[in-house]
Amino acid sequence: MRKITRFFLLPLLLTLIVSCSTEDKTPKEDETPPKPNIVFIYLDDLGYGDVSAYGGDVLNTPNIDALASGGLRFTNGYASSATCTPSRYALLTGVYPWRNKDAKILPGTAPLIIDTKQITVSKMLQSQGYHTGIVGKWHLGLGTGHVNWNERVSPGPNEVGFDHSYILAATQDRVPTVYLENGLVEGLDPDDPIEVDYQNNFGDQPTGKNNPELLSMKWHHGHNATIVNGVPRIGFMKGGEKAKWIDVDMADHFLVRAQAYVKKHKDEPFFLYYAMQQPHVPRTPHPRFVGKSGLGPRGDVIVEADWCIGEFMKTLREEGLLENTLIVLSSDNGPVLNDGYYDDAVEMIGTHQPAGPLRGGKYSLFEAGTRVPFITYWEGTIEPGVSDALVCQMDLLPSIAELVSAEVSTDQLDGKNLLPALLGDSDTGREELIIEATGRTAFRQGEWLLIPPYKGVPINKQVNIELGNSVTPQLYNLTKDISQTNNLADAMPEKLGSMMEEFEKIRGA
Ligand code: NG6
Ligand code: CA
Repeated sequence: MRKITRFFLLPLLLTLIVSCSTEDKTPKEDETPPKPNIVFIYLDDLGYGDVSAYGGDVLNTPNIDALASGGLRFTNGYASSATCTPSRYALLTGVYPWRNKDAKILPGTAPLIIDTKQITVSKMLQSQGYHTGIVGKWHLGLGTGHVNWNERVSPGPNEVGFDHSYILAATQDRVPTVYLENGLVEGLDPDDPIEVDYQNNFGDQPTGKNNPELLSMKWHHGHNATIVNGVPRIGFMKGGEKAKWIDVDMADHFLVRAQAYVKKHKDEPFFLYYAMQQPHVPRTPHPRFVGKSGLGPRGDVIVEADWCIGEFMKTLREEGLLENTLIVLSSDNGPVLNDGYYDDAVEMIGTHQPAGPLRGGKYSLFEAGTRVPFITYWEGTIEPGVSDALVCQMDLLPSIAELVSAEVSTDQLDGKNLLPALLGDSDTGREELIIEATGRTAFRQGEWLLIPPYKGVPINKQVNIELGNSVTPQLYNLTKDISQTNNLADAMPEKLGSMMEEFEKIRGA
């Protein structure tokens, strides 16, 4: 493995200059610079066009924009999948999610889908002496199949390399609606145990379906089971009253913990995975953000998330960590407006384009499903700029391994070491990438995107998103036709044939 010398150079030079000016002219051996901290800021369902730095001019995201303008903004940065669980799986393991049959949207009762023997970003960094933490959304399953929420829930984040974990188990719209700290439900009253079931209600507890009069947010599709804080959820839950989260406080709640984590571990190398819940449904901005975007709750929670990022950055700055911290900001999948609640996301969208110029959205094989905001930021090390290199979140594991000089066996990984591209030292990214959306896959190679034939419906009418399905193959030139309006499959049979072959080779491997 190539040794990265870049972040050692400046401190070494400084050491030399300082040493030259003193009596003792020998550089001190113990002055090796500290290992860089690593922070992932990961949003949930934030679209390519939801960030003003990516060209939107309706919704303002000044704090994300500051990362983009002070760091490297990728125009071809991808999540591995158009939904959450598979993208998060690939982010942490460096493996294509379609290799794991369980990497699909999980219920809150699903078992952990990462093998505890598998390498993860967090384990790799632990092996290099890092303290590792996750704050926010998990959604990679917990336990082995029969979770008892009243005992320590394991295996989970702690068993795949996180020394500290403070999470919501699945999604904000799924039960259990409680936080877990290192596997234990926070604030649980032992006299009021929690039970969770995704099939059956507990007696005649109120539900979204039967008790619309109790709802503060109405459901559009799905989301008609147990009601918590007036919001009907997916799945049934009983008990745990004192432990239930307050939706409007969730952003502050995670922010405070992310900040506390940084403050606590600032004197050792740390990795923080700050997995924010916005703008996934239910969109529940804190009252101080209500109405701030003019786009309804979806816009308001993006403004809220942006504010949180600004506050989090302030903490890193105040603690003097920004010159020694690599920050990667991205999103787990593309945007959706109506994802199951009536929350005015559709009605108030106006001219805002959550996907920017891209076609499709969450759940889609078209570009908006997986091409997302992707920014790397490191003060003094990454020069501000824009990169068109093709990069995927799956590449972070091997790239960061190189950065911290960890020996990782790359045989089992689909992620590629793209550290020079991620730091802006090179414009060369991946040559090809397979993207996934609800079990279907498509193939990007260079500027081309191939979507093989799929029989499913072309549009998911409930969410009103084009899924990319067509009974004939689709071939797009993404450089000339970023909005995928011109299918060249018929016009370019040779290109289609060669890409299909390459695609099948990787899929079959
Ligand atoms: C879907 C939910 C959707 C959202 C999604 C997961 C219904 C009808 N829809 O099944 O609301 O929760 O799962 O989103 O239940 S993700 O970003 O975590 O993948
Ligand atoms: Ca998501």
